[in-house]
Amino acid sequence: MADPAENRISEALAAYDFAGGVVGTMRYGKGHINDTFCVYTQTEEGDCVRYILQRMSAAAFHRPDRLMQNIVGVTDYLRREIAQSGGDTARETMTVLRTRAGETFFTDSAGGAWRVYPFIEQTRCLQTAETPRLFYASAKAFGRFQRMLKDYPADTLFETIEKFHDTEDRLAKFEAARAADAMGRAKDCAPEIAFVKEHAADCGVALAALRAGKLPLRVTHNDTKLNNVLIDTATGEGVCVIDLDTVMPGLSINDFGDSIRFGANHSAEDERDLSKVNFDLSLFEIYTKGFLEGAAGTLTDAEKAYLPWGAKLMTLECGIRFLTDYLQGDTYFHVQREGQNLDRCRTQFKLVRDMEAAWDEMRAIVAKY
Ligand code: ADP
Ligand code: GN1
Ligand code: MG
Repeated sequence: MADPAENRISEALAAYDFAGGVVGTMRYGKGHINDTFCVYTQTEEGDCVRYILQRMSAAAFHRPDRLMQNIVGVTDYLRREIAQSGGDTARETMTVLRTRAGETFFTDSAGGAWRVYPFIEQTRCLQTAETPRLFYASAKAFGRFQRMLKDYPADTLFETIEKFHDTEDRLAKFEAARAADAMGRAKDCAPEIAFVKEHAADCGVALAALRAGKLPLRVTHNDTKLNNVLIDTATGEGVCVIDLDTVMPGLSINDFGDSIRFGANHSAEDERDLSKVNFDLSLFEIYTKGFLEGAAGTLTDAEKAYLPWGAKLMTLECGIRFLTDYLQGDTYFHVQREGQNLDRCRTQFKLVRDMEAAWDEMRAIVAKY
């Protein structure tokens, strides 16, 4: 949406009844998709109560009503599961704050769709795996998330983004963007285009296993990067899995793989110095351990055997998506500078090469757990 979110934020704020008066708002977090703000309110007693206010991306999500129905369904379900196991329902899952009109989201006068969540306090959101221990904590949280949703009725979930992790379809969309070359940028990325061509056959591996009935369709998160889990400041444990926009039927190996893509290295996703971008096998190992512990026996042997493929395919697919968006003029992923999506694509392809070089070790590690 061309309209900057700031233009309508006061409309959105007016739609909600917060715990106190709004004293300020600021852009918040490092997400690539939604416009996220932190809202500071002050109660009559003088306490500060914070909220997360988001305008959902219109480029990514075409049906905010369906998206919010998914999120309410999933968070209500998780709340019941957490209550049953004696957990803290206000911290271990998100809660959708209703508008004054009792709706799960608010539509502004320009058509933008907004939602509010109470801010989950005393937590940290990491942009890189600062320590193996923290990465392990994130793995357990994502594994547990999958386990908690293992009996969730998948047929009640809308597909919020069609063919989201259909890597073959991502390849086809890339091909179309390359052929159209709307921005005249294809000339700047010949090596990356060649890399995609070289990997075209890989794109079908997980889907073929799904079609053959080797891999089951589950309810998955589908966007399991490290900054989509909140870590308890005091204990260092994963408290709450956030960013539930893409909870849909999917493959467990993709949830595993997307975390590896983002977290099993020591560099930023848009690092320009590729000598700093290296896949870290020890982080791969610790994540494997944590994810399988969190999932606690819910994964089949075939799913375990395909975990390295999950890592490689999510990394390859994400690189293809960044490259596609670069070719199309950066209309999907937020960018702060020109060329950022191409830089992001390059880090992903470097990581794919590293994984290919470490393939036998990756398989051996998975076999250990
Ligand atoms: P995007 O889809 O753009 O990534 P997210 O839903 O992941 O948007 O939110 C962006 C960031 O906002 C997160 O990475 C996290 O830092 C912060 N955030 C989101 N929800 C909460 C919450 N309920 N409590 C605290 N921080 C949150
Ligand atoms: C986006 O929303 P965010 O920033 O957590 C994207 C993911 C990508 C990721 C790459 C809905 O995640 O699929 O893997 O960027 N989310 C959506 O960093 O497209
Ligand atoms: Mg996010």
